[in-house]
Amino acid sequence: MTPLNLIETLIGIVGPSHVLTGDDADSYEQDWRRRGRGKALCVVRPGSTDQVARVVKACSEHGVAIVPQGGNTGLVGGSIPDGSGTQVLLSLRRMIAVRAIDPQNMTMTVEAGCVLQSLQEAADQAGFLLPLSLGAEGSCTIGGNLATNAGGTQVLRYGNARDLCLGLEVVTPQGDVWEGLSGLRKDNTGYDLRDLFVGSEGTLGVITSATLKLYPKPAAQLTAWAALASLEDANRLLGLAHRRAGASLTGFELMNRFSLELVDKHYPHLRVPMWREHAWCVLIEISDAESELHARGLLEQLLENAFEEGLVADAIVAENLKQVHDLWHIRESITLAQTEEGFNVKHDISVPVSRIPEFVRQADAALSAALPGVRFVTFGHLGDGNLHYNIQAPAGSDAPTFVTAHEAAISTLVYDLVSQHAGSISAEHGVGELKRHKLPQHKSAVALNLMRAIKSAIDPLNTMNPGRVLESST
Ligand code: FAD
Ligand code: 2HG
Ligand code: ZN
Repeated sequence: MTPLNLIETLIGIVGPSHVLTGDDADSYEQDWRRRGRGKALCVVRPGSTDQVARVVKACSEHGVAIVPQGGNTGLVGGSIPDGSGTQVLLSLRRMIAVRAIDPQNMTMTVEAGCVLQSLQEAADQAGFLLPLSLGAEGSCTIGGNLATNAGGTQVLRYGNARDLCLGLEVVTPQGDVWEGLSGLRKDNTGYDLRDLFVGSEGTLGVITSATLKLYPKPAAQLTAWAALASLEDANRLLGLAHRRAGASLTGFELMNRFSLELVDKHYPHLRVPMWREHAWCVLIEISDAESELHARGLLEQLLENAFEEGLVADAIVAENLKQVHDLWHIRESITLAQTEEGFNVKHDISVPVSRIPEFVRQADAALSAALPGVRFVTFGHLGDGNLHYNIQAPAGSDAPTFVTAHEAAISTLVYDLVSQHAGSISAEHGVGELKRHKLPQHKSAVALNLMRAIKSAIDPLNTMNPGRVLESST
């Protein structure tokens, strides 16, 4: 059977307007960071689980590879096809139903193509909180969030996407539907298939629907912005915040001076506070079950103690909801400001929180010695030990040329240091295309063999997002 026959079969399943080729497929073939562009045989946009299953079955019968795609906001190049023009890009973006909300069970069952922000809003309207929050929430999908086990800014309280997922519906590489949409919080009936698919980045199957945990809405959420002299102080402040606020501490984000300088440079209207005079700033979020007054009291007391202990040089507590949003907007604009500044090298790493200061000191020193003038965009989720340790070319140099020449050496240095500090080379963005060649140096042979065994058992024809996460052996 020829590719044309397959396209005709796919048209028969989803209808002609949902099989795209040529220019219509363009935006699906370009990754968010503009690090790569692929070429698909076609883009298929199924509207139901049944259609996904039939599309996957047809591709499997033809031995044609499938690349699942949600919002295409992934940062590791896993959501676009390769350049061969032979892979089918399966977009889930038409599957946007909220199938059910169960208030007593505190769950919602949703389709994979729902945009995260729309689900936050649906949960809110039902009187609940869906505590998954990231800068791309206006365009990433819940299927993509689960496929990458996304993190974001509330992980230290609620966990990552995996922790919010109770059940899944998945189309297997053979086109069968695994109906695992359980709303159960307890189910020990063998291997956890849900956990296998969460974080598998489209390499084991297509997530079509999920049952998610909901939480009670806090009575108030309040944010403080504090300036600090050192990472040691940031760690001590984090410890103090944990002790004072307990479960009310829902966010603790770190930003270095240069990351804020970039926001100030590219988005001056955002009015970044305190960045000029201080090496580091942190955002602290409190979610309070009682009232805004109580939250304010908690934050003010925390900051007073921090001043007494000499941890904080300057601080503000947001006066109203608008200020809360404005402060978070600054934090969420770092990625975009860095993109405006030019091509860069990203490292989404984690080490134990206690080792963050030493890691940053060593990495900064080694890179500055090797590449004088290199600029550090260091920010992220300090509460999770997860830094975005991103490298920008020296001022005035040509960024693409710099990245091409030095990316491999920079990343090797950073990842070797991460391993020395018992860390991970991908804390939340996944492995995708960009980091797959690094796994053999940073995961044990036993772990990799288990992963390969799982992949070949579930996807023996290697048609699900081949060459992502694990390198294809053929
Ligand atoms: P895509 O980019 O479309 O796909 C990502 C991967 O998942 C691909 O391998 C794809 O094949 C697979 N996939 C997608 N949908 C499915 C499905 N239904 N079934 C099976 N596989 C599927 N990430 C974080 O973790 N934390 C952050 O704080 C964060 N902030 C970000 C901020 C910005 C500005 C941007 C651009 C990205 C950010 N990201 C962050 C990265 C990205 O948003 C997340 O990885 C997100 O979860 C990807 O969702 P998506 O729908 O865009 O997936
Ligand atoms: C964030 O925390 C995202 O803002 C993006 O994970 C990180 O741009 C990055 O490197
Ligand atoms: Zn992040």
